[in-house]
Amino acid sequence: MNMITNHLPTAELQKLDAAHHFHPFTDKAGLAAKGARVILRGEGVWLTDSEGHRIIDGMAGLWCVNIGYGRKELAQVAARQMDELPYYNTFFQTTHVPAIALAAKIAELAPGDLNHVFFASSGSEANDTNIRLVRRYWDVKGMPWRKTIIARWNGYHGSTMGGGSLGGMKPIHAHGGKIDGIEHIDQPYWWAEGGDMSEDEFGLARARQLEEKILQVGPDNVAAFIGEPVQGAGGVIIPPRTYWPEIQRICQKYGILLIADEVITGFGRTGQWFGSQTFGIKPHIMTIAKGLSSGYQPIGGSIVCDEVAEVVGGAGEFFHGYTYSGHPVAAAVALENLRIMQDEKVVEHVRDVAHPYLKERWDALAEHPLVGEAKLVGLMGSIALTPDKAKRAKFAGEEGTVGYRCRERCFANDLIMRAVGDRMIIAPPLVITPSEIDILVDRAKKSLDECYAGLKKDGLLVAREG
Ligand code: PXG
Repeated sequence: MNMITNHLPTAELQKLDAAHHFHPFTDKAGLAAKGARVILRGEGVWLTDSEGHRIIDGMAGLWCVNIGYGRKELAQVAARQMDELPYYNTFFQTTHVPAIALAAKIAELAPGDLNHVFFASSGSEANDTNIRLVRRYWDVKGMPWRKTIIARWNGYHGSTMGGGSLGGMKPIHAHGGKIDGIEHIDQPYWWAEGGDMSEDEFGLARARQLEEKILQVGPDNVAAFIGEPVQGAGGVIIPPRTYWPEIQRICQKYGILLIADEVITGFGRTGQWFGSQTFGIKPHIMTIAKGLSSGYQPIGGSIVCDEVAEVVGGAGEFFHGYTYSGHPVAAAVALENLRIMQDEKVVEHVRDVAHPYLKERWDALAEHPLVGEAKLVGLMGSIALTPDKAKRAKFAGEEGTVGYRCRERCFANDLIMRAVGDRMIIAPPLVITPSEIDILVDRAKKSLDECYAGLKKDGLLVAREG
């Protein structure tokens, strides 16, 4: 059998990688100078790199390996499906059993009347589907002028032209531009932007920007609003409790469609099957990916409510789809992943065991001199680094410098904890045990201590003016 074996030393692998592999979201020259970390294998919440380090994966890969690494059942299901039917499409009035079974299972798990699944291979693709779906919906309803989609600054919805445009990350817009008809409002990030308002007041104020934007664009021109129940890539921004009910009310008032991007928050991450359930959101469409297959296969999709599916589905052909929509191997693996999630009560484990245990330990990090706030929903956590807790101050130096230094300490301590600007974030596999949580938090604390000592030594614990 032609297995991909490795007999090369790390430095050789890094050289080849730098020569031929163009990495996503990476400074190519910078990485070539440093050398990428080579990950060889995973087991549970643990990764092993080519230097033999055992690393605790506080990010579940990229927020996706929810059932942990190394589950043989998924490999076996993939092999069986490849044997039986490695590929067939779902265009031209054909279907196959894995796509049928997975769509039915997702419809069963999804709340309310979210009963129809349009498959994609990633979250970005699914959000591109959503743009076309909501615009088509309003076309069929006889209101083709309803085209604008409102999203949030610092939201993340992928990196295709559609997904990147919905996202509110200016550096992404700067590389290749942004499609027409997308508007952004401010994010509900109280700690950094709330000023003197209480969290509840601020949540309402930020939600009401949606109404202001709708009135500015003209209510008849707005197709949909899209948001992540909790912003993930933006830094695990958990909105004030007043935020989503107000967004929901405004969407209803103006009759605009609500899209919940559940790519990260779906499939147990917040302690319920979907983040929409945790925050009381009733979307017309949900974007899913990542945890659907625990990252073992690339698969995503849009879960669509009855009304939207009936309107778009009842008006002739919808000219949209991907070669790999409902790919049988990916669908079979996702189905097995969901079976394991249900049989092993993984969502209940998050809700009743892992979240409460981590919450106690995570909250205690707020006492650390470098930490301004420590927030956690389900198994999505963040800490804001600050030189002055009382003032919720930013650092005087360039944003992200301290976060980067902290992340480097985590790397050195065999912990994967990400930095988003000067905010540290975690989203470990959902199967993490209390003793593994202890290891994760102990390493995080050690890394914070080391980062703090380094900043002190280098005179960088200085607050920005104003
Ligand atoms: N929506 C959300 C909410 C996401 O988090 C996507 C859509 C796009 O999914 P795909 O499968 O096309 O990547 C995502 C992806 C980060 C990071 O740095 C986050 C994501 C992807 C890559 C990096 O936190 N989220």
